Amino acid sequence: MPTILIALGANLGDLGETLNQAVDELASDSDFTLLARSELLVTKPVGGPSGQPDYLNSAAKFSTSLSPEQVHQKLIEIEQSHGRVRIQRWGARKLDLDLLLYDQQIIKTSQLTIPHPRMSFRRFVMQPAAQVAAEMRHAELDTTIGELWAQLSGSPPVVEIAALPGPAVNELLAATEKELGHAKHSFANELQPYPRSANDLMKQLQDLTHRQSEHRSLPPGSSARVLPWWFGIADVLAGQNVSGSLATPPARLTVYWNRPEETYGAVEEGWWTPQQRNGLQAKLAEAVRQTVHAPRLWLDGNDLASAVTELTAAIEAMQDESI
Ligand code: PH2
Ligand code: MG
Ligand code: MG
Repeated sequence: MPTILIALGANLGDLGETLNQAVDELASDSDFTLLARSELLVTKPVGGPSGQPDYLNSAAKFSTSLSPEQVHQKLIEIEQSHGRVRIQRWGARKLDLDLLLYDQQIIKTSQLTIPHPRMSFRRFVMQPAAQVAAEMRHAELDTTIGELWAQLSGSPPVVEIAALPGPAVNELLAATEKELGHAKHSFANELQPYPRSANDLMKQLQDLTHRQSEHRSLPPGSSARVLPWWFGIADVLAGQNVSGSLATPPARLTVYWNRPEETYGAVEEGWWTPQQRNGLQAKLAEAVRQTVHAPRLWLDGNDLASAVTELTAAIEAMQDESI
């Protein structure tokens, strides 16, 4: 029978009682067999409106005779029976049940995305998940839950942005910096002013690549650093396999951003035709898939505002302070 991993969360009502009841309800259902349940963890709210109460989070592993869609439906029914109402994304809730993994299946439908697209960098998900399912594989990242948790909890809080360069990437960094507050975060993007030709761009990127490890050290007083994935970007633009990542461990979080058409302007026109740019984008995606088997946020076509929201919440979720 397939093994499934479920994340539980609540921040309204009797939190412990609700989470325990939800696991018990599934465990007593003949379609599910409980294999393991984690501790209950108190966590700081990530994303959504400010002033929300703290969350209680946990994870549970079951075997099931149901299909992914049937499990998903069952989880929605249990959420609703506990009075869950959906008003606002990432808003306060009585019970949230997320299907994280269904064996090693990769599912992308309008209803369901498995593995859960934001699980890998959320401490409030991965800490309890690693307690019950360290051996389970994350098929998309081609690694295990235990390994992901080791990276999330053990590597320095560096975030790298894998996107084609350009002013929009600066805007993303600046807007995210503003959202998070300048004091504790450090943002590095030295690609300014922008070179006129693709050749000059390559030279600058190669220089920045050599300084990637220097960029990765945290400046005094900062609790996280955000910078472009220079070595990967440089290799992709040069038509090479990504080599820097072999020597360098992955960042705590790598963010892939396939930015939409409207974020390209005059600067990029001097570098690439739209066709070349699309080709490079596809190679960048492939390079990230091939080399980053670590916590990853995948932004495909998100506009600037949405990318800022996702990136801000992801950085909050990967930081120690969220627990
Ligand atoms: N769930 C969210 C958004 N933010 N923050 C914490 N600490 N715990 C959660 O379960 C949680 C969250 C969306 O489902
Ligand atoms: Mg959730
Ligand atoms: Mg949910």
